[in-house]
Amino acid sequence: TGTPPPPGDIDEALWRGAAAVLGANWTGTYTVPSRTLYPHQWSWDAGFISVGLAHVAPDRAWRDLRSLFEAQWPDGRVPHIVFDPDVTERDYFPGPTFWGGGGTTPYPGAPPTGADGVPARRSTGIVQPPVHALGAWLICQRAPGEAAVAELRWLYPRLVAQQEYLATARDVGGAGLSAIVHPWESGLDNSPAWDEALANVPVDLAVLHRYSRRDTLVVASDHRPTDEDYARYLAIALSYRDRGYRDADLAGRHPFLVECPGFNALRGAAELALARIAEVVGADPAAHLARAAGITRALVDRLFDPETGMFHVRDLRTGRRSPARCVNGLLPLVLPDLPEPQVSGLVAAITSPRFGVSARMPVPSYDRTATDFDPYRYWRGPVWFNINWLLWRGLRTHRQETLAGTLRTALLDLVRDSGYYEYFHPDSGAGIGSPAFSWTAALTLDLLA
Ligand code: 9YW
Repeated sequence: TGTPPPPGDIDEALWRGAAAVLGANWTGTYTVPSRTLYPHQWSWDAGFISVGLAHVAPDRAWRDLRSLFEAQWPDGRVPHIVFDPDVTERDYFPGPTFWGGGGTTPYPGAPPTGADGVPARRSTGIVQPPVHALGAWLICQRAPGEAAVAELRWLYPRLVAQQEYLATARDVGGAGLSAIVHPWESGLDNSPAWDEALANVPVDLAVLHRYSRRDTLVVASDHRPTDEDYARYLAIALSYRDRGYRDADLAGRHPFLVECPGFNALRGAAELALARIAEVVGADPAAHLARAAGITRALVDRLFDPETGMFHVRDLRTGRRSPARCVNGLLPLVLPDLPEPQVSGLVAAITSPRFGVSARMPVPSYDRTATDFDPYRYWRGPVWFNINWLLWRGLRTHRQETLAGTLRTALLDLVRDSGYYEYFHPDSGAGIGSPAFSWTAALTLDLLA
């Protein structure tokens, strides 16, 4: 219904199926990641979703990003979840009551509250990787025209404020990289990348009794983070929330502060997209290019390990780089100015038995040869579509066309055989988690186009 036909000679059933998933997950003003698990708007999901919508409904792509940025905080942060007022508190935990609680002196960088003490748009106070400038730039490329330029004019200052927040308030280490204050900010919730830093956060299972998880009611609990990890997630969120989401003095007091190569690489990619957008809206691209170059340099200096040939997270509380080889350590491949030794290291890792892109299977979320590789548990093994789409782009950026082609075929085979799932078993390719998942469908469209 109204979906534009697929371009040229492509798999029409796959195209129409993907467009139908996005149609079914559209609420009227934004797209939910999944009807069963995630009934609100998620930040980085919106970025990926907009890339797919650009092919079939560019007006919805822009509307989706607008919905998210309408909830941007005065300090520039874009919340990781914007809550839908029409969804009941029971349908997702931690919901608006959890994130809005705390009762500290109000922080002027947070959204103003109305007479009822509640802001116009309720949201979390943490962020997710900034993939929205890239999304906006890609919509404009897929569907150019006056409407696109008008949307870019509206978004540009907001995207700049988002980047400014991450570059200043979040530069806790003082070296040009942003710190994340919660594993959820990485988008790779329970990745082994966080294990060392999390081990230093005390577990208080009592916190779980004050609240109740909902994710494990909907999905098998052995596919989700453990109770210990979940208790730590809540404790870290409460520590940030109870100080009103202020970033001043994080180094002295916050229990989790980590520099993530994936998050920062995407921040660099966002600056490069902003440089292109700046040219369209009549702004100066120079500062964006300079900032992108600085991020690449800082990533190489601080997070690259020549021994493993890949990037690793750094715990700012201990100064240690995690030894875990996780897929966020491959994401700097999206940066076009990544120096040759780092590019070769990443390509070697991607083709090695640890992550091996064979013709049959895309890159898993964690080193296949690690003793704690877990093919079911979320970001500790399964294959995720958004990450592989980014790696596909990165491989093309660095002229690895053959490898990029192999990865693309493997991704399309996966959805053709298993459906548009949230994530996939890294050996069998079986779909896991939520079916009819928006970013899987959206990025399928982009791979096909
Ligand atoms: C949660 C919505 C989100 C993604 C995250 C993914 C998962 C769980 O789902 O988070 O409850 O927020 O880890 O990357 O944005 O799809």
